[in-house]
Amino acid sequence: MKGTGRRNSPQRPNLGLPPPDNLLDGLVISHLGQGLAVETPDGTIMLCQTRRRLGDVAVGDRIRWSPSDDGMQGRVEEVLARSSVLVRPGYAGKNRVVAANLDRVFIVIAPSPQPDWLLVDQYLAVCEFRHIAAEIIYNKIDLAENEAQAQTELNDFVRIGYPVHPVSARKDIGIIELKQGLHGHCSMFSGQSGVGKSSLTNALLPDKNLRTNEISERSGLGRHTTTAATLYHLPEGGDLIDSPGVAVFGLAEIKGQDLAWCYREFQAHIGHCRFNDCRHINDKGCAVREAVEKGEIALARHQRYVKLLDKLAQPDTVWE
Ligand SMILES: Nc1nc2c(ncn2[C@@H]2O[C@H](COP(=O)(O)OP(=O)(O)OP(=O)(O)O)[C@@H](O)[C@H]2O)c(=O)[nH]1
Ligand SMILES: [Mg+2]
Ligand SMILES: [Zn+2]
Repeated sequence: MKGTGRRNSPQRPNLGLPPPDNLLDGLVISHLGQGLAVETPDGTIMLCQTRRRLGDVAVGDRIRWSPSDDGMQGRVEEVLARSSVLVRPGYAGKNRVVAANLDRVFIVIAPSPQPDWLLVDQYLAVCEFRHIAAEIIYNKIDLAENEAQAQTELNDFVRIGYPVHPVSARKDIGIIELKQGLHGHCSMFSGQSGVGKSSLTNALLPDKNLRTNEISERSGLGRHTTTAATLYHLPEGGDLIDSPGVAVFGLAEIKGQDLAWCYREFQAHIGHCRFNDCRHINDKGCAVREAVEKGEIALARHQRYVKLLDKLAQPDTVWE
């Protein structure tokens, strides 16, 4: 009996969820204290609450959401599969997702405040671990004089395949080249406070302030500050996330035995160590250590590896 199938089909069980076809697409563009700022496909920005069972929802997440009865707010119902996550230690021993679906992290450093190379290494290690590309931006080159030490470190990074972009947000140096590198990717600016992440974001997005105000207005959240990571669309295509400065990033989910692999220039040597459980410090027959002695691996990088390994070995290490 054709045509009666629909009438006889069993009722969809009520799981307390709206039917899937009522859900709307959204992109999380900021995570604020009051909720998530979610951008809809037509560019509207909605304030959405999330559900506990969904776990962390972060900037860059693609979600599906349903509007509240008065249409003023929304609720996240589903987080779509992520291509990547950037995770860091949060409060009470829990890790938290900082951003999702990133394909590139730019670690911003500057002559002032002085670069914290241990922080740079933490970002690079986490990106290696998460398979997210990492590049370095050396901002404020208008202030760089007698920066031989920084230059040596930067050359070491270039040698192991991390691109370094010397720029000045203030003097508009290297911004066009940087813009080309951002095209078509989802990138994040990260690093210490005061290195110029927001200034660079401003230089790359002429209408950034306009958009920031729009987020505040539409979501009723008041003036937006740099305390929350925020995603912007680049005029030429691609997205850029400006994030708040950090002093420490941490090594969420990286175990001591994984850390050497997260130092990318160690990878080719690890397999040649005499012992499987080599810690690559002063171990007998350590191929990594040998490479350091031959100058194939930068001594400074190895020293910082030892420092981070030591931190991982202490059960009470607080990364915050
Ligand atoms: N000389 C010089 N100063 C700059 C440059 N870029 C940014 N600054 C200055 O550095 C200071 C910090 O810049 P921000 O862009 O707020 O730094 P940020 O990294 O976003 O800092 P947080 O949001 O705290 O993480 C400001 O006073 C900027 O004017 C630059 O290229 N050259
Ligand atoms: Mg900022
Ligand atoms: Zn070794």
